[in-house]
Amino acid sequence: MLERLGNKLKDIFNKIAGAIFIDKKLIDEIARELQRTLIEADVDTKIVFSLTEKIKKEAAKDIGGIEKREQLIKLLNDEIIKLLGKEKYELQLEKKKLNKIMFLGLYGSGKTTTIAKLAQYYTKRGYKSCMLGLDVHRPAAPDQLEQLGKKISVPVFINKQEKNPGKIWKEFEQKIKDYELCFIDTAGRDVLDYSLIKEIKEITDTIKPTYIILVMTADIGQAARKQVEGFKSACPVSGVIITRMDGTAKAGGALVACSETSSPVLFIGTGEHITDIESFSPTSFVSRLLGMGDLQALLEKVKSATESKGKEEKKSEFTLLDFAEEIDKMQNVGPLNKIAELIPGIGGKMPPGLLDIQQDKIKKWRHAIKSMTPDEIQNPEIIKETRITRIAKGAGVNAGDVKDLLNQFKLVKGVAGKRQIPDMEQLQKGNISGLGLSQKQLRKLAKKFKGKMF
Ligand SMILES: Nc1nc2c(ncn2[C@@H]2O[C@H](COP(=O)(O)OP(=O)(O)OP(=O)(O)O)[C@@H](O)[C@H]2O)c(=O)[nH]1
Ligand SMILES: [Mg+2]
Repeated sequence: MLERLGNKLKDIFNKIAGAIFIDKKLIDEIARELQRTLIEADVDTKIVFSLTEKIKKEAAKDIGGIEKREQLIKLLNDEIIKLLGKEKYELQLEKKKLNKIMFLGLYGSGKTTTIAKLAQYYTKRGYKSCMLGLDVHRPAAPDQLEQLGKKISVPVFINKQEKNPGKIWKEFEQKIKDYELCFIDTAGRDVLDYSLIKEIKEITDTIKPTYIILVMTADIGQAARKQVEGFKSACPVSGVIITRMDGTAKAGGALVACSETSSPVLFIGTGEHITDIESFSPTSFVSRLLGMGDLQALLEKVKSATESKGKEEKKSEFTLLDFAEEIDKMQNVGPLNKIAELIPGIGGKMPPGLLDIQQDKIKKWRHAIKSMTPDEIQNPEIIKETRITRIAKGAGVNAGDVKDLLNQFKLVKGVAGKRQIPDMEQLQKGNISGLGLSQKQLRKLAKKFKGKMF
């Protein structure tokens, strides 16, 4: 089901939104999860791997902090949209003129139902519409169309005896000229075989449709590619409608396959009811799938927090004050569970784990810094063991937390000032301090400390 795909993608976005540091490990993890999710949605593995490679490559540029997170969320969002075709296509329909729209597709793909859905959709939008039944093979087809027409109060042209579609067209041609839209139903087949191609070609030559639309069910997944290519080789297909989006995990694969074959998805069918049809836009489809109506708000929040604090030039000397400011900046973005709250459906329920520990740690560090004297903040080197205990007491934290803070600061400052490259022992200390930074990350972060950290 689409809901499952949406939930999985939401988890991935949530992971990025919640991470304090966007490092290689996280990016690899995100890429792996995205692969699993898309393959489960039946997206062609080649496409999946080339997408995740691209994301890894883009995300690896300039490993940093908050802008990175924003960048990664945007990147992922944009790439998924691109995968689905990026642009929104619409049928260009002229008013006060007959537009003939013919529907093709295999058996049971949803042609007849979709025609009725669209006839109602466009009637509501002010188009004078009618339906023409040219499915001369299935005996019940004209009745089905007739009943649907009654239901939506749209005129239906059928001839239950005639077995030649061309003749049926000729019979009603003059009457149909009074309409702006004529939705033409055709017969399905088990497979796209010679007889179906022949029939399609004959009808096309006689009627000269304004648009030919292929109807496919979402559950064919990536096989949509082969089907659309087959139909396109028989006649000029203007666009595609994917039905039964409501009942399959493979919908993603079908949509991507259409995009890959440059076959615009015009509408999607989302249920059996006559109103269960939606015009398709990759952008709004993805934001709805993610349930991230507020993705923009999330990005804005991250952005403003970064910009407001990051603009002024800093001196090259890095003090505990700078460190405090960076921690502050981090807090400006969050509380991280507030960010998650912006994502509907998650409602502030952040997954427990490392993230909470990190945030907790930062909180303690902020308290510790507040308990220091201005001198100590400027020159943390003067802080001796006895002061550590008192600072900790004053801040309501453990002495170990204050030590972690000082170690982390010393380590980063050392690298930032290029006075010393931390050795493994120091780095390991840095690691247990709760941020979990690798040596490479620390160096990169430290470099940034000279200007701004995140
Ligand atoms: N759940 C769901 N069912 C759909 C959707 N679109 C069509 N159906 C159902 O699919 C079945 C087949 O639909 P039809 O419109 O008769 O399909 P068709 O392509 O005209 O079939 P043939 O004329 O036999 O080739 C019907 O039971 C429809 O109610 C959809 O978007 N979602
Ligand atoms: Mg039909």
